[in-house]
Amino acid sequence: MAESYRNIVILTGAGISAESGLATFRSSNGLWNNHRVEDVASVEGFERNPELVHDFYNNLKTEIQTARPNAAHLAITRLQREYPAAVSVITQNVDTLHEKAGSKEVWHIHGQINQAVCLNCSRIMESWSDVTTETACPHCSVSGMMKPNIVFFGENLLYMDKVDRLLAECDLFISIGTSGVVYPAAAFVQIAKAHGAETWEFTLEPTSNNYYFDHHIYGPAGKTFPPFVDSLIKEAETR
Ligand code: BV8
Repeated sequence: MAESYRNIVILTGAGISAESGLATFRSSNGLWNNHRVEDVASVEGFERNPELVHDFYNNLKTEIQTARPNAAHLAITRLQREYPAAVSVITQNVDTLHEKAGSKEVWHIHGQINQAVCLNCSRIMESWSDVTTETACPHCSVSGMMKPNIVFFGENLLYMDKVDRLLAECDLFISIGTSGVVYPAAAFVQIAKAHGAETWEFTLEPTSNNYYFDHHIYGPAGKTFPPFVDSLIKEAETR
């Protein structure tokens, strides 16, 4: 661990929300909440059966709404508040547990469950209520053109200009709860490392891209990440 860091980037995946009771992707043999991922999280799946996809995300909305942030989310917020550096969160998660934990600078590269995008005017509707194939866009009033603002497989990610800048400037890259299977997010550690960042991985078991990580901490992030934050803050206080 270096003496001090100036720009910290934290990439999170479904694993950080596991201790909040939300399912992860690949621990359920390729099913995503009992659905084939390609049926509910792909462009083709949405075109084939938009009602199924809307139902899937409307149900997930209800589950996510009641979920509470866990110690790992809260530790990120504490790091942002108490460590003298810029701390940004790039999340693959569509849940809003980072925001519920009080974190700022959270970039949802795979979209957000409480948003829908109008395929007619491209503007975003924020809503925790059900969105269906009948829903009218609050901006252009056209009905039936709303899509969950979720980045499906085969779609480009959101905020990639910001992500590119964050990865180029970061000197500490931390990955929490992601299996390193889904690209381009799985390549972020490689980019950060190429720019000289120290790289840490917090997960349950070795992941698909673990050779790019300098350090691996295995175990539930709610247990392993708060002590890591304690040590970073303590280090900064003794400088
Ligand atoms: C793209 C939204 C350019 C849905 C998600 C062929 C054609 C087209 C594209 C591709 C192709 N082949 C490959 C690709 C690229 C594709 C891809 O990577 N596919 C993979 C499957 C091979 N990527 C894309 O399509 C991306 N776009 O490339 O655009 C393009 C455009 C057109 C044509 C070509 C290219 C879009 C990817 C985004 C897809 N949407 N989510 C939804 O969320 O409902 S991805 C989905 O996977 C979630 O966002 C999820 O977060 C993400 C990654 O999964 P993880 O978060 O890592 O979760 P997982 O369950 O896998 O792992 C959990 C980890 O946590 C484990 O390691 C476990 O050990 C750990 N863990 C568990 N509990 C704990 C824990 N750790 C700590 N503590 C715990 N308690």
